[in-house]
Parts: sequence; structure tokens; C-alpha cells
Amino acid sequence: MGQFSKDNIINNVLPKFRLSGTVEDVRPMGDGHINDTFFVKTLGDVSPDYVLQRINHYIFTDVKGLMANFEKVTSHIEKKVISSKRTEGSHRQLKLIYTVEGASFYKDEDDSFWRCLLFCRNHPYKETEISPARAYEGGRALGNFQQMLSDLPEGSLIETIPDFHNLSYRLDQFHRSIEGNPVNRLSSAEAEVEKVMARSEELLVIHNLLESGKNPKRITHNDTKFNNILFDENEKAICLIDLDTVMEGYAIHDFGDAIRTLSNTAEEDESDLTKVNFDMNLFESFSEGYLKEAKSFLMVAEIDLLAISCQFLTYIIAVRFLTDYIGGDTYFKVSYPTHNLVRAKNQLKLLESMHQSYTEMVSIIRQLTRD
Ligand code: GN1
Ligand code: MG
Repeated sequence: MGQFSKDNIINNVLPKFRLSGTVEDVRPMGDGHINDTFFVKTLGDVSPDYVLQRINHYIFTDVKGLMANFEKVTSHIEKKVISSKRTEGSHRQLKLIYTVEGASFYKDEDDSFWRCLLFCRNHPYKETEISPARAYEGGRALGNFQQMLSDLPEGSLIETIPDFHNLSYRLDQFHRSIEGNPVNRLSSAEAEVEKVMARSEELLVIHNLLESGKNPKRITHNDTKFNNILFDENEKAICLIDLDTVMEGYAIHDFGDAIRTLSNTAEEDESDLTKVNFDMNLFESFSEGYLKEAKSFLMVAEIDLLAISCQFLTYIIAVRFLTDYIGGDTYFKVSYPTHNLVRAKNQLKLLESMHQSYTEMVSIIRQLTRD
């Protein structure tokens, strides 16, 4: 559990929250690259289990604002769920557990920020063996999520990470890391640097199109890794989790990021690149589900960018992984020194595979959006 001992969590952190039941066990959970997440098991079957998270406040610098976003988003969705009277699909929601003092988070003496959620069971499945039915459901869940947040009043949410999917900014960071070369890793990443450079102009065109204002800003999730969608035992989506980056953004970012993770035939940090390929069937199923929900509110300018958004997001994340590798691993959690380089190589291979499939992707989106 890194620097957090189970005893410290049980004795000093959990008592600050309004939990019911007796804590039986605390263990690390999930594979997020930013926050620390723990599963809190309570004794017996009567009281619920919980998820405890230590928020990375070096990355999310305004924790108060972030938690205010969280409360607004979850309560807005909850109201929609209640009024729609729907019980299946993505119509359940994360539930915050307040501190005994009624706050949405607890700051301890070491300046760690903790929040607690009701545990929501994700029926386990293998990420490299996703069925088309699950992909379709995931697509619907995303479309539905964007739809439910579409009437949040403007200015409701703070920007938790400025310029998050801003490619021009990400490329500036990339160039700065190359110029600085702070830990002398540049020579071990030359081929990848070259691959990034080779696609920059072409993909900056997409960035410029977005900046030109033809695509409306919406409330979007911005971290739609497929494993941020929870599923029940019938492969029905429960809800989207990891809401820290929910803020104003572009619908296509969410679509592209979900496809980036779903359509990869290997895990994001697989080092054997022969295993990394783009899965067209999953792309098609997800797109079908997404468009079933989103076709009614998406503008033509957005639909036109759906296919390219997959390469766009894959490229942005590749740039971010490579920047972090060259810069000395200051952002994403790593388990070994070349972890970020391996992730960047993986994304660049996926990008290449998507690039080859692009024409077919465009025609699938066309077919799915034909009236
Ligand atoms: C981070 O926290 P996690 O692992 O869900 C990152 C995403 C990246 C992702 C790559 C706040 O998400 O943008 O796509 O890693 N989140 C943040 O796996 O930077
Ligand atoms: Mg996340």
C-alpha cells in the first residue's frame, strides 16, 4: 500500500467518515495512474463496502473545487435517474460518503486529501476479451452520460485540469521535455520522438478545427478509459466512474478515449507490440451504442470528427506518456523505469493500426448516422 499503512487508514482516516458497519479489511484497488484507491471491506453482508481514495493534489490542485464538481455531477445525474424511472443501463450513480462533520473530503495532518464512496460492484471481466455486446452497452452509457449532463447550467463546474486534451499545449510540454532532457533519456526514445513528430502537423489540424469553435463545448467526462465504465453481471453498464476530470470539453474526446482503450487488443502497457492492434468490431459496436444515444444531440461537425478522434486521443496520450518518460516520470505512476516508454510505444503502435483502418472507420460512422 505504498506509504499508507492499513493501520493508519483504519485508525486515522476511516473514522472521519460516516461509515456503517465495522471495517474488516483495507486493500489497494484498481489500476489508476493518478489517485490512490483502496477497497474497504466491512464485516458481514449487511453493511455496505466502500471505496476510499487519496486524491492526488499535485495534479488536482483545487480539491475543494473538484469535490464541488463531483457533488454537482452526481446529484444532477441522480435526479435524472429518479425522474426517468429507469432501472437498467447506466442509470445508477456513484454515492459520496460524507465525513462526520458533513464535508465531502477529509484533509489529514500530512496534507493528504481523502474521499470515500459507496462501493459499487463491477462484475469482473478480462479487458482483452470484451464482447461486442459489452462494447455496445459501454457506448450507450457514454452517450447517456453526456446527455444527462447536457443541461447543467453553464459555468457550474470548475476546470480541474486546464488544457487537459489541448494538443498544442501537450506538444509544447513534449518539446520542453526534449529540450531539457532532465534525466538523459532522450537517446533511448529517439524512434518514438520521431513518430510523434511525424504526425504532429496533421493532428494539429484537428486541434485547430476544435479551436475554431465549430464543435460545441459540452460537459464531458474526459477520462473515458473503458474500465471507467462499470458493468453488472449481465454486461449492462452501471455508471461511469472516475469523475475528477468531468468539466467542459468536446464530445469527441470522450468517444476517442473510450475507443483508444476498448479497441486495443492488448493492455495499455503491453510491451509485446505484435499483440497491439485495433479491433474494428469493437469500434463498430461501441459506435453503434454511442450513436444510439448521442445521434439526437450531436452536431454534424462533431459526427464528422468521431473517426479521427480515436487517432487524436491515442496520439495525445502517446505524447503525454513519452513526455513523462523523457521528463523523468513526474506525472503517471510507474512500476519500472521504462514503463512510460513502453506505454508510449504501445499507443504509437495502436495509432498506426488505427491509421490503417481509418477509411473503414469513417464508413462505419457514415452508415450508423445515415437517416
Ligand atoms: C490517467 O487515473 P487514470 O489511470 O484513470 C489519466 C488519463 C489517461 C490515463 C492513461 C487525470 O487516468 O488522462 O488517459 O491515465 N488521467 C489524468 O491510462 O491525467
Ligand atoms: Mg482517472
